[in-house]
Amino acid sequence: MAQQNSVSNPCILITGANGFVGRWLREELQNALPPSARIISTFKGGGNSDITRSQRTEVAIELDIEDEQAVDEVIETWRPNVVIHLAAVSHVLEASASPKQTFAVNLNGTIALACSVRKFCPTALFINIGSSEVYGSSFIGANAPLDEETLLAPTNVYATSKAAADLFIGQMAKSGLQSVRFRPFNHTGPGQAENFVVSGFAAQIARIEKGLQPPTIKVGNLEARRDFTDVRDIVSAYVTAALSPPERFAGGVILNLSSGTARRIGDILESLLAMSQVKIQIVEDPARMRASEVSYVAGSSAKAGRLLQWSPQIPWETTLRSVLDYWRASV
Ligand code: A2R
Ligand code: GDD
Repeated sequence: MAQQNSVSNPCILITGANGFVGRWLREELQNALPPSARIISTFKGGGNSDITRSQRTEVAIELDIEDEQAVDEVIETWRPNVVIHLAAVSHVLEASASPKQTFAVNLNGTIALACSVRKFCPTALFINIGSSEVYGSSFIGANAPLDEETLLAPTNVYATSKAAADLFIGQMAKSGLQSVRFRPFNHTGPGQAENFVVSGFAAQIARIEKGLQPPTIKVGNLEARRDFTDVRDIVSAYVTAALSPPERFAGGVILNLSSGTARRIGDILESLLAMSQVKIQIVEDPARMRASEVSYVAGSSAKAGRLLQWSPQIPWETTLRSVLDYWRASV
C-alpha cells in the first residue's frame, strides 16, 4: 500500500472530514484527483458521519485525534503523502467554555498527528488549517489588511490554541517537516452550523418565513467587521496546495486566505433581510455577545496569490444567497 503513494498518484488523508469544511473539501478533491488517487477521510465518529458512500477513491475511517495510539495506527497503515488537518474545536464561544478540551484537540491533536507523520511518512506534506484569529489584538489600530508577518496576539482560548498549534508546526518545519500553515479568515457557505454568524442569521430568517419562529431575529455584536470568503474558494486553495510539488513549500510556508474586505456584521444581516419578503424585528441576545473581541478584521492574501495563483472567485451576494437557500431547503 505504502509504495503506491506518490505525488502523481497521491494518497491524501483528511482529519475533521465530516465537518463543514471537510465536506466541501472532499467534494473538491473528488473532482480534482486522478482516478488512481485515494482520499482517507477521517472523522471523530459518534454515528453522525455522512461519509457513508464508499466512493471509488475515498475510504472513511473513525479517528479521534486525541488518541495518540490510534493516530499512529492510521498514519502507519496509510502512509499518506499529503495530510490536510482540519479537525478542531472550531467555535470561539465553545472553546472558551472548555479550555482544556480545546487544547487537547487543537494543540495536542496537532502534535500527535505531526509527530506521527514525521515518524511514518517523513516526506509527506502537512497542510495545517489554522485561523486568522491568531492575529488577535494585532488587528487593533490596523487600517489595512494584515499579512502573514503580523505578530500573533491571540485574545481568546480558541485563538490561543490555534496559535500554539501553528507555532508547533512552524517549529517542526524548521527541522524538516514539509508544511503549509494556512490561516483562513472567516468563511461560510451551505452546510455551516448555525452557531456561526451567517448561518445563524439565515437559519432564523428561513424559519420565520415558514412560520416556525416568531418574526424576531436574535443577534450578537453587529458592529464587528470581519473578512469573509466563500468556503468553496477556501477549499480550492487547500486542494491546490495538496496537488502542488511539496518542494514549493520547502522550509514551511504560511498563507493567509481572505478577501481583503472587512464587512460589518450588521450589513451582512441587512443583505440577508433584503433577500426575504417577511418583516423581521432585530433583537440583541446577550448569549451571542462576546466578552471581548476585536472590532476590525481584514487580511491580505497576496502571498497565496503569488504562490498558488489563488484569489476568491465567488461574489459575496452569491455566497449569502446560497446559505439562505440552503436553510430554506433545510428547516
Ligand atoms: O466534534 P465533531 O464530531 O463535530 O467533529 C469535529 C472534528 N473534531 C475531531 N476530529 C477528530 N478528533 C477529535 N478529537 C475532534 N474534535 C473535533 O473536527 C468536526 O467534524 C471537525 C471540525 O469541523 P467544524 O466544527 O465544522 O469546523 P470547520 O468550519 O469545518 O473548520 C475546519 C477548520 C478548523 O481547524 C477550524 O478551526 C478552521 O478550519 O477554521
Ligand atoms: N456566531 C455568531 N452569532 N456571531 C455573531 C452573531 C451571532 O448571532 N452576531 C454577531 N456575531 C459576530 C461575532 O461576535 C463575530 O464578531 C462575528 O459575528 C463572526 O462570528 P462567527 O461566525 O461565530 O465566527 P468567528 O469569527 O468567531 O470564527 C470563525 O472564523 C474564524 C476565522 O476568522 C470560525 O469559523 C473559526 O473556526 C475561524 O477560525
